[in-house]
Amino acid sequence: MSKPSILVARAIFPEVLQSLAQVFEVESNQADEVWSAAELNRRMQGKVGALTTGSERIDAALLQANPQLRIVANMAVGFNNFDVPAMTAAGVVASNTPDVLTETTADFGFALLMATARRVTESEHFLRAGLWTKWSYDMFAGAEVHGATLGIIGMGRIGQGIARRGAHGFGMKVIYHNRSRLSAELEAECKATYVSKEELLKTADHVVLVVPYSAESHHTIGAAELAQMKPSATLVNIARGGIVDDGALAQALAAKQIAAAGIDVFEGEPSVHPDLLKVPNVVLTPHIASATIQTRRAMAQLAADNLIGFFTQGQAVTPLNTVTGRAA
Ligand code: 8YV
Repeated sequence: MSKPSILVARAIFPEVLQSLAQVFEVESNQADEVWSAAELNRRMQGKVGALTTGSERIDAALLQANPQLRIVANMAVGFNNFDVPAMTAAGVVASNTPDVLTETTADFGFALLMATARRVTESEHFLRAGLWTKWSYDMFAGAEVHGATLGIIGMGRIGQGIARRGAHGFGMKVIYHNRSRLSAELEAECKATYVSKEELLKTADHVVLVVPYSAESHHTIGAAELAQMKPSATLVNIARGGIVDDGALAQALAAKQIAAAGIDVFEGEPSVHPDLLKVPNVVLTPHIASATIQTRRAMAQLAADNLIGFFTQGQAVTPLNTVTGRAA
């Protein structure tokens, strides 16, 4: 019997590709570029499954043009590249990679918070430029982290990981805002207090964004919200581009309306708003919060296991929707 054909839309770990090749005929993207929508659609023809990495749009048009497609496994916990209602309506399984990246991403959220508050990259650039000629009492004085108030917007698994690090590791006072409140047990474990978004913005010394992207969360932080923050506050975005209005943030940073920001995700990435590149008080990283080899391998393997599970056991491991499926 011939193997089912799948598409792997980006280069991934060779050993994960090998595990897929035992079950499937695999066509994989070995180039560095993301395929355009037209190219993705062309390559998808005849494929019953696909592995995507968070950038490839799976929408009604692609589903309509590929009636043979039965499952798309995203190698990411975020899935705003998927039109899940359209996938469900078309009987196509959607899956993501929760849990395996939680702690690594929370580690990075904290790394970015520390680098931002303590001006790590700004001071390194100064040193590399040969400008360090003397000591002064306020040279690169930053913001305290230990004991400060940490405000987390989006209290899912990663938000909770950041809360635990802040409360237990750095003695921070943790406040959070989320669509729904955590259970009393989880609040106690994270030592986190639920507050309104307004109160969080007004009182937090460090605001960390970990909210999933949706039409509702678009520009959760814009000019109005930045104006509510303390002038001494920092903002960290490890959620998704589009959660922050990057142009408004660049303006707020240039005007010292807030002290500093650490940004890992951008509207329209890999392009970065040109004004953000001009301000010194921002740490910019290229969407690397989950980037350790162990975690990226676990994400790739879980995405692969979703495809393998679906075709060999009739069940994806971490599905996002319940569908009866298209005809085999
Ligand atoms: C990924 C992410 O690096 O999981 C997510 O939602 O944003 C990142 O961990 C990215 O989507 C590529 O897989």
